[in-house]
Amino acid sequence: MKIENIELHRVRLPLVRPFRTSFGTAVERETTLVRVVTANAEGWAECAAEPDPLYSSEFLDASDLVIRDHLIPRLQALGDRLTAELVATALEPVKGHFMSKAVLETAILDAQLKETGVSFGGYLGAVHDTVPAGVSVGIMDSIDELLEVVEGYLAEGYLRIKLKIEPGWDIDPVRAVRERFGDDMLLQVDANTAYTLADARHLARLDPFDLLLMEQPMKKDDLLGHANLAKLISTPICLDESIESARDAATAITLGACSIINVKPARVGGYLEARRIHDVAAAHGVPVWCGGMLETGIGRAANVALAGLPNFVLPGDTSASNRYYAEDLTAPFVLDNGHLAVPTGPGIGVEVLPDVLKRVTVATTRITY
Ligand code: OSB
Ligand code: MG
Repeated sequence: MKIENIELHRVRLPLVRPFRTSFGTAVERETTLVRVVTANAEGWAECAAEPDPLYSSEFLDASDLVIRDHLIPRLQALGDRLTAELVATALEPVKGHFMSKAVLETAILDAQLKETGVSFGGYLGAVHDTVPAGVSVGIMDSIDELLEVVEGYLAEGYLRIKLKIEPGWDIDPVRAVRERFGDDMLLQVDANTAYTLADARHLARLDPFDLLLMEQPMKKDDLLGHANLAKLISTPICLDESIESARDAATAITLGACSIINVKPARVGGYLEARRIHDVAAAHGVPVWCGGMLETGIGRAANVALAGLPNFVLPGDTSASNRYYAEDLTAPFVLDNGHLAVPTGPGIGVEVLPDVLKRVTVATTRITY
């Protein structure tokens, strides 16, 4: 395909409520949108990196820079032979920077699929028209506030609740939610690496609450620690931060470090690697679900398509637009009976709303290709 130019749009969208995790509090989402213009189409994607390197070592300013100075030049070197399927190999010499690679690959894939009239879901192999939606609930100032927020989400129809936890906010909130809403609701927790193996006995106190899973209790590179913890608690361990490739997934599964995987395309360099993780996990009988990074409708559309693949058997952090934003960058994703519809149009299947884009854009860089 022939790329004519690439634009980086830095945008800022206020969140409907602050989102607190063990690594920090977000009150807005700042991200870089990548627009790839070809002769016959334009592709869009959004970067998952955050302003500060707290979830992972990646952060937005570094991402813009590596995209401009290190990634795009490697794609330019391919000339018109460039296809979305060649992007990862072309970018392989650059170490790390998965979120930056992912946003470029995704925007190029969107343009390519729009040129050929194929949807993301169709291309990736989605087998469902709708996907079950969960919601990730931040750390609150009080249990009362938490119960009120969870009650609201359940009333909206969310099929699974994920509570963010950290030392000092773990057993009590889980117990309170179970006591109020019962044992039937699907409930899980996410620690974003806030614990160590020395906390195993404490984390085992979550065992009686019959959680679906405990996400990333310990450090990203501590696969052995997770394998050891798995022997000390009965809650299944799910990895997020630790899994950056299909090889990582195979290693973690083989070591017994996890029995479930959170697949975030941004964290692993894009949708093609995400699909390989889906396949590796399926081959091992390990269920996966689609994670999120507070995406706007642009990133959400592609995530929902991925979540339509057969081994995405647990509800994802693929929530409706209004869980994040009063005004989304695309037509809003809405819950229908706890599910979101997989877009069917070409590419990501949603359009960027020009008026909203104008309002939320803080800077634009055009890279003549
Ligand atoms: O660990 O899954 C995470 C958001 C930002 C960074 C990391 C995480 C999250 C979420 C929210 O849990 C998922 C979402 O609703 O997009
Ligand atoms: Mg997580």
